[in-house]
Amino acid sequence: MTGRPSLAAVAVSACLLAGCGGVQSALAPAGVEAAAIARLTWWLFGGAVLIWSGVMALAIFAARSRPGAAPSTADVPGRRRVTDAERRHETRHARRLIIGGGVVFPVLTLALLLLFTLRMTPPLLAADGALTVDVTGEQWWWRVRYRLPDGSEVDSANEVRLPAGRRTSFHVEAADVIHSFWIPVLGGKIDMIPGRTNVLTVEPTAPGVYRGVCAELCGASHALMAFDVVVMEADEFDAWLRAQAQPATAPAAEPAVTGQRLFRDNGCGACHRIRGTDAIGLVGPDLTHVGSRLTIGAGTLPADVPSLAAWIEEPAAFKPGVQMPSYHMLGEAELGALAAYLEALR
Ligand code: HEC
Ligand SMILES: [Cu+2]
Repeated sequence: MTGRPSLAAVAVSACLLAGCGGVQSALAPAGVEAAAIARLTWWLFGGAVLIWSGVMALAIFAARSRPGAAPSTADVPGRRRVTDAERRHETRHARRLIIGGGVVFPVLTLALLLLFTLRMTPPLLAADGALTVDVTGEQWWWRVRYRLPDGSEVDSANEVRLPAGRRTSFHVEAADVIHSFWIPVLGGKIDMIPGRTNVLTVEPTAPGVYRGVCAELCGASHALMAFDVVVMEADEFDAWLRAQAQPATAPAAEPAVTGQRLFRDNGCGACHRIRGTDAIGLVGPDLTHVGSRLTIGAGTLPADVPSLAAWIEEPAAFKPGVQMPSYHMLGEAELGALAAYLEALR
């Protein structure tokens, strides 16, 4: 072997490893739980490399050494006869290796790993967060509800904001099929199951914008079901949540005023709620502060006017199978007015 292939291998792995960062990487943790999981991953990886190397070394040793079943009676030309004592010694040796390497070592290693993970799991699943966020997986978006210690609730969708340095417990379930809630930089994934509430607690440590995904194939647009995770400084978060609890402000200028009228006339309020208006639908995402979110359509498009207009005209163009009808019949100006109204809902 020349040095070339290994150089190429290094180059390829460097490129691959360069992908192990960013907003959605379990290997670039931004929270206490994800850091523990990443640590465990590296320990397991290191252990696996060690064990694999040991097994390979043994395999090479076995392939190179003299056959174990050497003829005992006939003399092999050029080789000394194996004595019975040597044979017994060798058998004992082999047995010890098999029992040691094949039984004791794996039982001990796996038992230790089991104890380690059993100890690690309870804090991940504890429901002791200072803040509780209910998240319901739906085909193909996320219903979000912040539940505050004082009993009040704030509804949102397709985006989760969290305070850094505080524990937050997610109570997750599903409205239709099984989904899986996963914010790789913050913690493990947890199944969202219809009729059952699962709990996952995280403590973000680094403010920033990250990404969560659905980690369970849940239908045609499963891959278009993501959400932004915005970790803020704790006091900033408190101010933000207070603002989110407020009803929507009525539009003051055109074209948003027309947009609000179109929203009512086209029956959008049958499926969407905008707190402070007569739109009280609960089928789709709460739009009270949709303009303050980073994306629409569960991480599919930016929350700006052109994207909002394009989405309303034909959501299925961006998300196959989407449970929102198209509004082809609306003209460009009407779509623009609707989009301006929604974008101003901050
Ligand atoms: C039959 C129910 C229904 C009607 C009627 C409806 N929508 Fe929707 N809408 C949905 C659903 C469901 C979603 C979530 C789609 C997804 O991302 O999978 C959605 C998503 C949206 C979003 C993106 C929200 C976000 O946070 O991602 C906007 C904006 C929106 N609808 C605007 C409108 C407007 C404007 C109208 C009226 C012209 C309307 N919708 C009518 C069901 C409806
Ligand atoms: Cu899903």
